[in-house]
Amino acid sequence: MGNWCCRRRRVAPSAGSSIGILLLGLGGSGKTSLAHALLKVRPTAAPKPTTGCQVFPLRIQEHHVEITEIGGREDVRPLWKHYFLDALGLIFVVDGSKWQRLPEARDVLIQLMQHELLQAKPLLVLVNKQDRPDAVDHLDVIDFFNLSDLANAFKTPTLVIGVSALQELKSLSQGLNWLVNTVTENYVVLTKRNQILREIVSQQQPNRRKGRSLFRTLSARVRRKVRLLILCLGD
Ligand SMILES: Nc1nc2c(ncn2[C@@H]2O[C@H](COP(=O)(O)OP(=O)(O)O)[C@@H](O)[C@H]2O)c(=O)[nH]1
Ligand SMILES: [Mg+2]
Repeated sequence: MGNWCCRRRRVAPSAGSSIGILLLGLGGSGKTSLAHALLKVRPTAAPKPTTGCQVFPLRIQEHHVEITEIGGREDVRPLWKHYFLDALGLIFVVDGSKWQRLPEARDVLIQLMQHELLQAKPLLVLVNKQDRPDAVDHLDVIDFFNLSDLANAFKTPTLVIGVSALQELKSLSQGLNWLVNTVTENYVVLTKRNQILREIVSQQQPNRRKGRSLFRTLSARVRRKVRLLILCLGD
């Protein structure tokens, strides 16, 4: 009962609670390398492909953040949806040096943005491998993915930046700070939506129609703040 009262009064992540962020993208795009860069881990060899999921705990400002990477191979992607509900934000990594895979990356990102359990949750798109001379940059990805329209259509607060897991960390840290700030600004609404969705999904909501209408009202509160931001590498 005590816990229940605390949860009801909470207006921001309480001490000890953590913010769940999903780290997704095609296999080989650099998810593990970026997580290592954020943790300031310097691996001696290139990471092995992630087949399951791995959790990276981080402290951003005063918040505990848990970044969950799930493998991006095609046969692993059907598992992603099981993690959507608990996430409050999403990082999607695009391999900027693999322009041949951009259409596939775009289709996968669109599917994520339109998923009911992810809609309106803040999204950070990292266009990785900017150290490679052949890499496309964040502006190319915004253009090719038509991200402005997608962000508006799915009412998703979105930031797109170019990064390199192997070189500089400033833009990466700026991006993550933006994501965590955007989640905390919308924390009450996002956690309430997740709670309602959990009830709808588990079919415990006695009146599912009422649950869905409350869900839409809460979503609209996040959606009012929607905008697309662009930061350049090295800004
Ligand atoms: N040049 C370059 N290579 C990178 C970068 N990030 C990751 N890689 C390499 O890309 C490969 C796949 O990286 P990994 O982090 O395992 O990708 P994941 O499958 O998305 O987790 C590895 O050989 C990494 O060393 C980057 O920013 N620049
Ligand atoms: Mg990996």
